[in-house]
Amino acid sequence: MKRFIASGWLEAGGLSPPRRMDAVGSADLILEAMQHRPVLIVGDVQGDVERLREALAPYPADDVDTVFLGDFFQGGEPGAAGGAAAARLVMQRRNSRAVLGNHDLFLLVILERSRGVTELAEWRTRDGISIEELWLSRRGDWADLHAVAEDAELEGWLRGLPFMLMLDDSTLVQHTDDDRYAELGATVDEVNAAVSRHLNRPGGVLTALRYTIGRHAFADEQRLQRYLTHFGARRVVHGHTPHWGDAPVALHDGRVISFDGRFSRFWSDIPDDSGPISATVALLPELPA
Ligand SMILES: [Mn+2]
Repeated sequence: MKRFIASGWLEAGGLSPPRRMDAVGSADLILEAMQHRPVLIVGDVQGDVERLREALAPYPADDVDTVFLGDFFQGGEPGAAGGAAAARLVMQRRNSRAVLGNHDLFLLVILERSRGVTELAEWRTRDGISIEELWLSRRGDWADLHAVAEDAELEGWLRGLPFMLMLDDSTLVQHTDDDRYAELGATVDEVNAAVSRHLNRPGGVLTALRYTIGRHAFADEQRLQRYLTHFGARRVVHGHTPHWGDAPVALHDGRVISFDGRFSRFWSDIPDDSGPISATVALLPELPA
């Protein structure tokens, strides 16, 4: 067990094995190793569950703490319900946490409309097309909707997901590269409590969705710093806005890292237009001291 944990660390992260190895009993050693598992960040999956399985294969669930950045839905193989399969995989993965993305909320909006929730019945888009037409044009998949509608556990899990996480090293994790979540509360817990209230009343998913649209706020270094200060964080990790790097893209001395590396092979109409797995799925680098 001792060797397995130590070698798993080295192979997975190139990190140092736990200290004080000879000074503690095996139970303490295991506990310490668990507390120091490397953090694996998984950006926007967008329905490509097959590629998600491939991406996670090198990282057994007990070797890492896995953090998913949301947008499980919209963009997979048409008709294959890959978003629901991806969300289910995340729900069942040990040692993992996840946040909601706008596409996940969009699916819940369509789901509630399909159930006749009156608070959402009158919603139209600016162009006058129905919200279902907009959803389909953004690669919505009826097979995903039906899969979630028939799986109460999965829907309940989605409605229980937070908008934000604070990791032990004061890394803030969220879906968007936007600062609107700060309007929902002064702390991560306050934001998530507000989101939970929205997601558990009829039509509230639409209110929540409106907070998850914005982009590019963190390109402005002062705006970034205000946001980090608001939450007492040292850096923020996000998905949502595609990048074209081969690895996650860091800005402002690593205080922002973007993990939406165009993961789904089905999103673009152009063949072979997706990014490499390494652009979306990678170990979180340690913060400099
Ligand atoms: Mn998104």
